Amino acid sequence: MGLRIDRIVLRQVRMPLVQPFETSFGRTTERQIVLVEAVAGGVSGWGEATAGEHPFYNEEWTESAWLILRDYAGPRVLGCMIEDASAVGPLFDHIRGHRMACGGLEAAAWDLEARLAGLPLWRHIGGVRQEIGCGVSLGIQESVPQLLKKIEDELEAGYQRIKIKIKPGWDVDVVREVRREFPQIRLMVDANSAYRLSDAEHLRRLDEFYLMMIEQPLGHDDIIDHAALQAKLETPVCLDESIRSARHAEQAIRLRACKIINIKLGRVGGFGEARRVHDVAREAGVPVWCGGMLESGVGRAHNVALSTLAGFILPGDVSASRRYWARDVIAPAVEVTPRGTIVVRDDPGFGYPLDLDFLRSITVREEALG
Ligand code: OSB
Ligand code: MG
Repeated sequence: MGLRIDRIVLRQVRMPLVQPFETSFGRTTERQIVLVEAVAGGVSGWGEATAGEHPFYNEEWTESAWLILRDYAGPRVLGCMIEDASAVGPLFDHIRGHRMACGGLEAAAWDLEARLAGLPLWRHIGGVRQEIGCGVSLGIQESVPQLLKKIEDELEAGYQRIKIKIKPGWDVDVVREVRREFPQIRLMVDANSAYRLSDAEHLRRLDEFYLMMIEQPLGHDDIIDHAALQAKLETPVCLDESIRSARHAEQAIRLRACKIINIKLGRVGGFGEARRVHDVAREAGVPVWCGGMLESGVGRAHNVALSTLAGFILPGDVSASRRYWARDVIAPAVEVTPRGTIVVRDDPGFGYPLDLDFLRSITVREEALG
């Protein structure tokens, strides 16, 4: 049949978080998110460039995502007759890095194709389950009691696992207190590259807390040192930042740098590469789960769809819209059941209607291509 995207609309939306989110690399109080609308034959597909506001998680940020989409990725796709959505990713192979920007457009193409076919996106990408398990990611807090209260509230809401952010000075002692209060819960930590291999002895002290995993303890681009660290730790290492492609996943698994992989749609450049990372991990028996980037409803709905693939057997960082936004750009918003799950919707595309009036009211920049 073929797919030809004849119009792309870029929008930057400003969305204040209902609670600030702090990691080892910084604190976010308000998101500036680039949304991508891809249009073919009067039907729109939507994507989200998941870059942060600063180049601190990876090299991308709101402004770079905007420019990559406007000047490189958008023009490359516009008016181009392609076989199907899986042919969009390869159009960006010549662009080094900037996978979140390109991935926003790639994901929009998948959503568009699903809508044109009248299929829910999760089925279109090959998903196999209609209910996904959810965890929460809790930022660094002002005090331990405040963290304990947050954990209690999230458990009360039903979430299946708790992830807490750590950094030097907010790690072993904090985890000890969390474990004392909640000896049974599924608990994990995420360091966002805050440590060096020379911290291995210190990180080994986490082993006594039987964590599900420690996420990205070392360099954002490192695999080799993670392999050396994993050899010294009981706690499974999970890689996030380091895995930008299926090749990285293959190498990390081969070198035993991790036992678990966090897949983020944007970080790997969209659904095509996310599925390839998933397939590599599944082949090797490595569990995966879906990470988050404080997404608006658009990116969140894509994460829900991604999480339905067979290998996503661990609860992800995909949680209810209300944890982030007073009002989301989709209505209804993403909601979580008392079982700590999201029931996937069966409407065409990502399945959540956009609230276009609200979207318009929070748009700070808009540009149409084509
Ligand atoms: O490392 O997983 C991460 C948020 C921003 C940047 C990096 C990360 C995160 C999160 C939050 O952990 C996940 C979410 O709730 O969206
Ligand atoms: Mg992470």
